[in-house]
Amino acid sequence: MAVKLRQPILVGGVSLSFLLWLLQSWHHSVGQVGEFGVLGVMALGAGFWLFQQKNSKEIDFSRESVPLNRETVEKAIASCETLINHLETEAGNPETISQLRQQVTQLTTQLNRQELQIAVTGGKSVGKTAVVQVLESIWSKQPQRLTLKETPALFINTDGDVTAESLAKEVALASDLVLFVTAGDLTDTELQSLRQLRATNQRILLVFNKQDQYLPTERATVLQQLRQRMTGLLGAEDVVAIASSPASVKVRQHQPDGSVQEWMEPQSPDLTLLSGRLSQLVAQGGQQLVWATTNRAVVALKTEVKTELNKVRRDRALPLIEKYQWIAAAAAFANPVPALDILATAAISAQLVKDLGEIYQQKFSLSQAQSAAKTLGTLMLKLGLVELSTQTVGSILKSHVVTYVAGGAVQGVSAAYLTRLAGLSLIEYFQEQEISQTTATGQPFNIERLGQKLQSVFQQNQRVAFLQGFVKQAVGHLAPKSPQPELTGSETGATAA
Ligand SMILES: Nc1nc2c(ncn2[C@@H]2O[C@H](COP(=O)(O)OP(=O)(O)OP(=O)(O)O)[C@@H](O)[C@H]2O)c(=O)[nH]1
Ligand SMILES: [Mg+2]
Repeated sequence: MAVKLRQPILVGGVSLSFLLWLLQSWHHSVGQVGEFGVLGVMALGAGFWLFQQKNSKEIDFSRESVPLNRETVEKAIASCETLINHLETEAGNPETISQLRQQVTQLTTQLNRQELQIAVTGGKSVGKTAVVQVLESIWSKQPQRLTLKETPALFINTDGDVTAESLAKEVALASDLVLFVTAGDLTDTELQSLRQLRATNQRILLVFNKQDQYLPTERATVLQQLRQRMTGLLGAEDVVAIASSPASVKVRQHQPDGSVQEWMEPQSPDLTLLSGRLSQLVAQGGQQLVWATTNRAVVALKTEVKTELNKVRRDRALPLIEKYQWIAAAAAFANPVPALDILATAAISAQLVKDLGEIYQQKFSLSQAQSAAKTLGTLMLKLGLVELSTQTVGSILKSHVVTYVAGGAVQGVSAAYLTRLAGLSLIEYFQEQEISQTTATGQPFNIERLGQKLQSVFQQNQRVAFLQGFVKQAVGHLAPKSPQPELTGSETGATAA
């Protein structure tokens, strides 16, 4: 994947002499890597990337099986409060903060809720209302209180019903248990909807209603099919067959006088299996279902707060990155040999790591920041970003600046660009870090994760249009100390985003 993305840059617009110059300076500046040659480094970078991809997937899987208890949810609520406190000190719109605090209080109340909330959902006319009615009357004699809520019918494909669908999802998410009602085998849309619900860790029972419409032998087959299709999503015991409002049955009776009498005999609802499974779930851990619901709400609220906090911090971090990128540019411009001395720019980046860390509540000592900056520099080399950036910057400088600025311009602009990449990657990296109760000190860097961030930030920022703008902006910054570069007419005026 990485290789595919790099090729166009390599092929596009790099002159032979420039490439030779690049190779030469490459050998001078990074001796021990140099012997592999550029292609070797690229292969290394690609391999490294693939390795990370594989690893990140493994991490995600292991997260699934953490058993939920009250303490876990309480901790999550506490960490949500911590986030809100950070938001208050760092940005503090009092109105938003008090609203968020109110939501946290509600979550704590939620955690102690005794009554179970059950959503009844499914397509049009599958019998949702009937299920609610029968279940309510059965359950009225039980000690455990249930609140049943019918959602709007799903899968009605008219334009106006998008809101109904999302309302149904909302109700389902806020419930402890979802009864997904169907009147036979599942359609693909129903299956998809079930999958989506399951993906949010929602507890579901699949209810096969109207089973009276099938012959007794067919009923078993349909139930069997449903259970099979749910493999991996729901256990067999969570798929139940019922008849919430069975149709009347025509009864025929032969009279002693030889005549035949016929009448319709109403059938009573049969919710035995559903009711039985519900009792089991309640007995096994109704409270657990409530914790899970609360936890989902906490996660949603935390995400909201974190997004807001990240926005505030990014606004503070971006000007800082700009400051350091121009410092790096000036330094590399003034001292252009050796061309790719990433370690020289790293001396500046250490302070950037430290300052950005402070914004993201990660305190680093100078030596920690220095080693982190060095790690970043090494990663950039390994991933092949340094020489690629230098090449691209060089070719843009050549084709868009009429008077080709010789000497330190390529180094200066590249240093600025690489500093920017490093800074943006650090932002992405820090954003992901969990904020603990107190300010974290000297957390060791997760190098693999940082590498992934570098890679994705590089991909986002390598668009030619952006780079052209950036190069121009950088040349503008270097201009007072350099022979005044002339920009081609059509290119002037635009600046980097
Ligand atoms: N044969 C049979 N019919 C049923 C059963 N349950 C419900 N029905 C019938 O199905 C029709 C729809 O039932 P509702 O309970 O209104 O279904 P619903 O899913 O709430 O419908 P909407 O809210 O309009 O989407 C009614 O005519 C019910 O009598 C059942 O178990 N067997
Ligand atoms: Mg209804």
